[in-house]
Amino acid sequence: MKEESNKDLIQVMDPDGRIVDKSALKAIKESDMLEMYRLMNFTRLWNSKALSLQRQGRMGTLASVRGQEASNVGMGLALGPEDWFCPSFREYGAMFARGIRPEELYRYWGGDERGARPLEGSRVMPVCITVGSHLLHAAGIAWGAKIRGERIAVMSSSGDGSTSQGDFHEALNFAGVFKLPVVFAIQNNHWAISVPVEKQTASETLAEKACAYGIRGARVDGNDIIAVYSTVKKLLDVARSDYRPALVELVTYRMDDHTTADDASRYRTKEMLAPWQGKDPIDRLRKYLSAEHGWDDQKEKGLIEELTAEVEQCVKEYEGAPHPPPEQIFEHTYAELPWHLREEREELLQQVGDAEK
Ligand SMILES: Cc1ncc(C[n+]2csc(CCOP(=O)(O)OP(=O)(O)O)c2C)c(N)n1
Ligand SMILES: [Mg+2]
Repeated sequence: MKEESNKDLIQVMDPDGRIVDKSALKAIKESDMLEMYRLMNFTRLWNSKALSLQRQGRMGTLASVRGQEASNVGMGLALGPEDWFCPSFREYGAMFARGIRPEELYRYWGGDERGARPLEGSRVMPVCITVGSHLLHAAGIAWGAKIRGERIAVMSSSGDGSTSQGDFHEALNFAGVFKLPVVFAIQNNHWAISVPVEKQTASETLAEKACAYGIRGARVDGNDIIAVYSTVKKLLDVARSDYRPALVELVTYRMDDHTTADDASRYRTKEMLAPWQGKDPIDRLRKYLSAEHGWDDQKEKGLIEELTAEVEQCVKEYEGAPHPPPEQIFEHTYAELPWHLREEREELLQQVGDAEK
């Protein structure tokens, strides 16, 4: 196991919730921190409920975000109201921060195409499963905005594995050459399914890859929400005002299996996981809030009860809605269905009709 690199790591709060860089706190109000804490907790509860629904056959395959809540929520809150966000598939917290309704994401992972519709006005692209492809979408949106003279920024989020895709190189190169208002965030959670990050790249850090494209790079403790929020916000501000693209590496860890279809114990030992158990992003902010902002057990209990009820309400809305018609699986790929899919569709409709008789 390679030793974790601390090279150029930006940190505001250490794993015990102690502030190591006071300057970053100036621009953050207490209410902002409470919102960060609320959203991270909501994301974790939403996620664990989804995992449990999956185990009961009430949800499809799901990618757990446990451990990455600070990277998620920090990114989402850092975006400006007019900015665009291009997520991959492990960004629930960022999407919630952007106003995406959590029951819609249950719908998406439950296999209902209607859950993939972005919320009107949210400027969030649909979930992108194809690793790395949406970095090009982000560069394209940013290019369009620049041509139109709009002062907005675009951010993509993808994993360490995406940095080995050609799309990553093309997007960063294009952004550098055309000076696009785009920030590429990489959630380095140390794994791409069973491939560890040291087999993904020979570079010491992912952030230093920015250098090759002539864009700015930053490396942040991705379990420190204040560092994530303040660094990403600064990068977005400069992208927006000066058309300067950036690559930001958020160093975090995937605490669960890759998805519910995976079993990480086949390739990851307990010893690998252990150092990250003491770096939990939610515990860290709670320790800080308790020490400096009067957070206590009673407030904690109240918040968890309130958020648990919100999650239960989401489950009700997800499961209570009428099911989509089965022929929906043929929609949204072809403007005109090819003959073999038309035949399959007819066959399915026939079966559904027979079953209903
Ligand atoms: C182009 C492409 N190749 C392969 C896959 C299968 N696949 C899904 S997730 C994944 C690993 C992604 O790892 P990473 O980018 O680090 O993101 P993480 O899952 O860790 O969030 C792979 C190989 C895919 N979805 N798209
Ligand atoms: Mg990864």
